[in-house]
Amino acid sequence: MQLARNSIADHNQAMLSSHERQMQYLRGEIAHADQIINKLAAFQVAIPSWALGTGGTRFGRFSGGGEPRSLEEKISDIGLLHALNRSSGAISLHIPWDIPTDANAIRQLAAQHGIRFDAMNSNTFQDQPGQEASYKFGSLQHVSKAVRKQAIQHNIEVIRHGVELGSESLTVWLADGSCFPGQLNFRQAFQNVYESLQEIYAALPSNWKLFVEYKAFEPNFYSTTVGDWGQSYLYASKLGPKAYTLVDLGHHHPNVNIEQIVALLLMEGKLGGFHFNDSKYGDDDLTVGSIKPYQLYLIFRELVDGMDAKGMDHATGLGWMIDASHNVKDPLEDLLQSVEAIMIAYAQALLCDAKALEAAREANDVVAAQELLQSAYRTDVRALVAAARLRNGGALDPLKLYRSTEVRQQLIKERGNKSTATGL
Ligand code: RM4
Ligand code: MN
Ligand code: MN
Repeated sequence: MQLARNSIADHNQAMLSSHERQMQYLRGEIAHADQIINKLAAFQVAIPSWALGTGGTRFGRFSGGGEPRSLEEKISDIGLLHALNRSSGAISLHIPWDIPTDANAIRQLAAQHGIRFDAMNSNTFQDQPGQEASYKFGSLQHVSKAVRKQAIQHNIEVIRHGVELGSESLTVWLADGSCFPGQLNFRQAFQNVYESLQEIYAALPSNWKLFVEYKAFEPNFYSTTVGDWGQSYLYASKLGPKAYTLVDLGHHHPNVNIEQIVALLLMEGKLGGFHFNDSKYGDDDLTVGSIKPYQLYLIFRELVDGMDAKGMDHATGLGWMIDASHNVKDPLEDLLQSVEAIMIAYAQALLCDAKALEAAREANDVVAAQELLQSAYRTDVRALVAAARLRNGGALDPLKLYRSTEVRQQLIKERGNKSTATGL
């Protein structure tokens, strides 16, 4: 479905005077407000094709109505999000959940919505119907060469699909690991994964990047073969310049200092991609910013700082993707909330006075450093984010407009109440 022609303009008109009042105040307080708005306007976060249906837990899935039944409908849903917030102009495909049958047509459809193809995601954590070898005991790490070969071939196939669509990166997330002590020879598992990744790396086109994602635990509960940033970094450095580490916020043990990880990976030129979500206990796939918005801000502060130190373009320097889908919300509303939380944290990071912060550090003025850092975090920057949307033709309040135009009800009318979405 598409939004009615004038709905965004009418919505913005009704909210404009209140928005302008807030902007007048912020402009008085923030000297470089326009610079911040420009950067916000350029920033795009990819939506994964698996986040558009209701996610599940391993205990069950309660699907909602009007879920997309095909890749075309998923692209159309992202088109809707992008029309509303102008910050969701990319899709990240998961193979085999979303295999494009006609790549050209899919590419064209995405282009019509202003959507490009971000990183491709392979899947060797599930067995697919008709598959010869099983991934029950791992894929790229498997003791059997035949299983490893099958998993390597799958990744090469994913690259092929990505090339047809204009993507330029592959994310490899492995469930490989072990559930019980003694089950696995750690060194052999590492070596197998490394050799398998080398073959995948060799199949990358020259302009492509390989993102090695890590995860602390789950589905394996004793060891994970790419379990933390150190292991991912090791693979990425051994593989070569096209390989990078990918940080997924939900893939750490509780209380890990993710901002420090990000700072060091950026310093080494080895941070490639980022998956946004939030978690309270583990890989909870909760809405970005719903549990730890301050941590998100601190991470963004390091991202901005680290990218600036390297002269990287914020919008294109790294692969940005939301990686969350939960049971109890309308997925489109959840994604609007997530993108908003990301933009707010980014705006606050841009607002923080980096020079003054550096001076406070040099003077060992711990109190001043904390005050500077927190004063940006405590500023209500929502109007800046809205101003960036307004400039790009989006809605001042995307969620409000989504609800008032009854998008979900229309989708249910179009697609029915039953879910056929593939994925988790
Ligand atoms: C994993 C990981 C990957 C994602 C899958 C669906 O936990 O975060 O990035 O592709 O879930
Ligand atoms: Mn992820
Ligand atoms: Mn995850």
